[in-house]
Amino acid sequence: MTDFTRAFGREPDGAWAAPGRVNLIGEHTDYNDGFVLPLALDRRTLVTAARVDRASRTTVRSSREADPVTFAAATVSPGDVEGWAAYVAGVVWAFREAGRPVPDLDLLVQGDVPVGAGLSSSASLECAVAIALADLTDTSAEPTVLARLARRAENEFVGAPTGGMDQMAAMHGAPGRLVFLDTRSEQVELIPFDLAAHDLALLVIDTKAPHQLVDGQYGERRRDCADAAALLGVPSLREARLHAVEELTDERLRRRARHVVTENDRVLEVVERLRAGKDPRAIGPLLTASHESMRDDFAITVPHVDVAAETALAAGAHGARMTGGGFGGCVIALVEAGDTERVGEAVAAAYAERGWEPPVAFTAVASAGAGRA
Ligand code: GAF
Repeated sequence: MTDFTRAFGREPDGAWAAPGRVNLIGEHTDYNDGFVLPLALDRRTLVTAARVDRASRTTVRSSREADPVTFAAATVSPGDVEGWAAYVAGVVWAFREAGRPVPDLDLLVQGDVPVGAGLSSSASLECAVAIALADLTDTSAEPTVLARLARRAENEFVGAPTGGMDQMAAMHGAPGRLVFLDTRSEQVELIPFDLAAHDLALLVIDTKAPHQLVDGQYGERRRDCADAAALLGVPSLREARLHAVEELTDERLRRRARHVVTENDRVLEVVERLRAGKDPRAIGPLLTASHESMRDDFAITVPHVDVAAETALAAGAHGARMTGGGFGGCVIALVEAGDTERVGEAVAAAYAERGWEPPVAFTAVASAGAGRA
């Protein structure tokens, strides 16, 4: 008997999955019309679902939650559903708002994307639901269209003021590829990223420092960026030039804008080096510079992530940086393939010395985007 059958006492119509992501570089640039370079993880959220033809309620269960949540697909609106199920209800709502059919469903959520670690578990759930709904209703499953609907759920239903990187990574990810996204044009280019061929690995260190997007700090950074762009007289920080930024008299806004402008340059530089087929070790210093910029100018790192990045570098990583929204979450380190354990252990030892909860380290492999499971 499958988990779905046990949960709902019937057979499912299908199963769909979407991945979490790590961002290689390009942080807090997505809502500034800039560039990002994430990869889809091999950790996925799985959604198994069946249409409910004669009832008027959707029932959502999660393997991580004791109780189901129910709502009516035909009427559910922002504010009606909160917590984990809001990511499901939000996508249903966004589909309805876009004029697409929204049947009621029995829906089971499972998966292995760590929650609250800055690996976009929420975007992976949204995108898994989006692809399930598109498939079940035989409507467009074009990845960028679904990513937009998933982001609308996050912004307007859940109320997290994010950019669109995570949903685009979950929809467009591909094995052995980075998703190079111009967030202004929504143009995607898949960049080969075969670290194993160079005896390298991308180590992800979950610092276990809690990470939250709905709290105020993320929104504050967004507002600072908008204010800096307004002072500079440009539509977004994408258009800002460094020399003009350096002349801003408000120190906080100057630092925030400097991070975004230099981070966009670093993304383009990384893409250029990888496109040219250079040894990926050459991108290490750019990753580290990105971390320093997030620490010193954007002020979104915390001691747990700084210690993880510094320790990984001291243990021989070619580059290390926090990935994701910030204030906790994960650090990535570019390391020799044979060094993953040693670097992970060095970070664990540094945490133990400080009496911190042990971090969890794993290797990221660029994997497929959302699809039928
Ligand atoms: C979070 C957001 F959801 C993204 O849109 C992006 O802004 C990221 O933080 C920072 O780069 O993951």
